[in-house]
Amino acid sequence: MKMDSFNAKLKQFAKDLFAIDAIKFGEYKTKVGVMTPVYCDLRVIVSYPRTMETLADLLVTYLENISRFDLLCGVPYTALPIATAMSLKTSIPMVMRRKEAKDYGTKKLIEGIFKEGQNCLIVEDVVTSGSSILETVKDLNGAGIKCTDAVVLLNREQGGSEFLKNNGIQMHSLLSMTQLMEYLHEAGCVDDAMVEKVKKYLAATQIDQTQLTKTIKQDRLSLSFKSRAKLARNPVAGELFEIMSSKKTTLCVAADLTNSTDLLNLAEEVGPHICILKTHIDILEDFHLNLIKPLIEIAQRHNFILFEDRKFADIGKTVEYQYSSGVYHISLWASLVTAHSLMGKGVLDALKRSGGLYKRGVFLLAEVSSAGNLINDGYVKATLAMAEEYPELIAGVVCQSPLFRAHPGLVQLTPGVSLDAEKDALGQRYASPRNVVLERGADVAVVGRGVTGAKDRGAAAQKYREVLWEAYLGRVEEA
Ligand code: 6AU
Repeated sequence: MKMDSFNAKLKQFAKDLFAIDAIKFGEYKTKVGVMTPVYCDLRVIVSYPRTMETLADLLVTYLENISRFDLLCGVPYTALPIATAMSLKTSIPMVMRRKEAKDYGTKKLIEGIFKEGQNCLIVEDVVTSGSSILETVKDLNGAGIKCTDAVVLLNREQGGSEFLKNNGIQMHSLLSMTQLMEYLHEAGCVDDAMVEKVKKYLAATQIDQTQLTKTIKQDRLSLSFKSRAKLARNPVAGELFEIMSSKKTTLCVAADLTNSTDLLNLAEEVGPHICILKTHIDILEDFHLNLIKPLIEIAQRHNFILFEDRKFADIGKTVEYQYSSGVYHISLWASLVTAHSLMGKGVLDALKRSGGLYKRGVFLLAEVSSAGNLINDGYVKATLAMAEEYPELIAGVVCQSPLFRAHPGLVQLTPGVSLDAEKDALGQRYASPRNVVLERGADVAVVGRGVTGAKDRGAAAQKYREVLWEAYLGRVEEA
């Protein structure tokens, strides 16, 4: 397309956007609560296939040498159909980033076929700060995909382009807000006063680059365990981060064994390689409190934490008994325990007030690894909200996807990890160690049968530890 006809098409496109109400003028509230005189809602474009086609044509033409990209990825949701239209025009395959893992199990965060090291062009509709683009980039990078460029329909000129540049992304925008206003003014869609008003608004609402950089840096996934140790509010989480950092391990072995001697032997064999030994103490056929002393001694000698995976889920009073009394006296020896949010806050209140160890922490289950579980979006959200209400008690969350990136002081514990198996016969689902760290956001990975079923359990633990640690080093920015 020649330059003149490209510009003519772009001007017509600007008018079309106005005509379909994708650009509106008046008084609108933005996401952060500030009033804006211009509002862009590109979601409506899916209702106008011809306008969508023009947009795809323009973007493809505008971006010189688009064929140097191996993949396209739209920032969810508005840009997904735009990327699709571009993919159809150019035959460049697409990948999709899930905003949330719908099926709380083995679903990947990046859908589609790709190879590590491929270069992906990001597609976005409107850019204000650029942080949505960076979120998408982070997940793509996590899957081994390179991102260097983003093509966007409209640059609101509030500092997003500079912010992206500082974070390694070159932004190419079809239209700037100034240009769009110029075209609309020329076409008689807006008057002088509105042009002036928008100009003033943009000048007054430039993003705070330093603040935004700080927020991005708070992203749990790119921070080292060493720096996160200082951010933990729960003391056991703090200690765990220190152990992970100094011992260079993120491996939790699930000691799902039925014999006490076997359990102690396992603790001794895997001890040098783990940060946590997770027990289901009630599956031991020969449990006696005498087991606890040597178990604590091994844990101290090898510097790992004892974690009883009791999954408390009853009324508070019953949980109080289950935690402190009965045969197992869990509160006396387990620094960490698991709890379900299902029954409400009473469970956490009970765990908080029960006597026992001075330092202890709770992991809340937000997502689980088993097939056909009944957990849905609302449950996950409510669980995270509950975790936030008990910052001193909650050490972390058990989940299958990076649910809480903005809480670097919390630990993500992810079970369902195996180097070989994909599932078992009873609904357990597995992902690889690399996948759980880089795509699902695991800090600590739980491996049970992958280690306990091996001929040489110590060697198996060492192998898992190494693969997991390497994946972690590839994830953080300041290891
Ligand atoms: O590696 P595996 O399948 O032999 O063992 C996985 C371990 C078991 C499960 O009880 C536990 O991880 N687990 C958990 C928790 C809280 O640890 C949650 C979950 O969603 N899935 C899961 O397998 O000890």
